[in-house]
Amino acid sequence: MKFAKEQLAVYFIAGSQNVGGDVDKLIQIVEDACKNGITMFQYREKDKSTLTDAEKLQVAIQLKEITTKYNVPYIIDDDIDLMKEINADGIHVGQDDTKIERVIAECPNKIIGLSTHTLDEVRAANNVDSLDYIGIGPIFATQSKLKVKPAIGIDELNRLYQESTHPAVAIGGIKEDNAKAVLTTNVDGVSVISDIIDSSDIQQTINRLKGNA
Ligand code: TZP
Ligand code: MG
Repeated sequence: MKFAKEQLAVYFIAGSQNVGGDVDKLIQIVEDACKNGITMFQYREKDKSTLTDAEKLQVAIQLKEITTKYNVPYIIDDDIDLMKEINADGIHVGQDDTKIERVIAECPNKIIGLSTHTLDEVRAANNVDSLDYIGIGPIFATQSKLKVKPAIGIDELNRLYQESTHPAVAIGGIKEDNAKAVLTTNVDGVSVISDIIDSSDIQQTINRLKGNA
């Protein structure tokens, strides 16, 4: 799948740990989110996840059917084997995950994303031609990730995004009521976990995350 940076507009991330282990709920929410306008999805089975590899594979396959049906690019978090096994559209890694050089070598023709937190990390990412996008964050405090780094705020997001030669998505504590402020930096999109998972009106939430309404 060819990557267009417009696809970063609303990048939803989720795994079983974000829904208290309720896999059926996860699948339902992802379908709802795809139906209502997310532009990218990442399956991230991490932190407090209790799924076995076999369970993770089954969930990943079901999520692939949904994302394919709605034509939403499907990214796997830090699991090259799973990404290959289900032929997902791409892979995302953080600074402490599988090394980006290995990801690039093993995942040709896939969408590749890397998380960044500092100016040095953004500059290092600029030297990696095959990256399709970077994540910048956390922008605000978040409960959705263990071992999370300190929040950087909107001014620092602005500085890092200005420095980046790659398209970028902002992440961490982004909600429908602060998305507009985040988007004033002209960052290409916002990435969220809890704002969509906890939403009582996913369509409205996604619209607001796009900076509308
Ligand atoms: N990486 C940096 S912050 C974060 C990840 C995966 C969690 C974002 O979750 P939320 O609920 O949108 O703050
Ligand atoms: Mg590429």
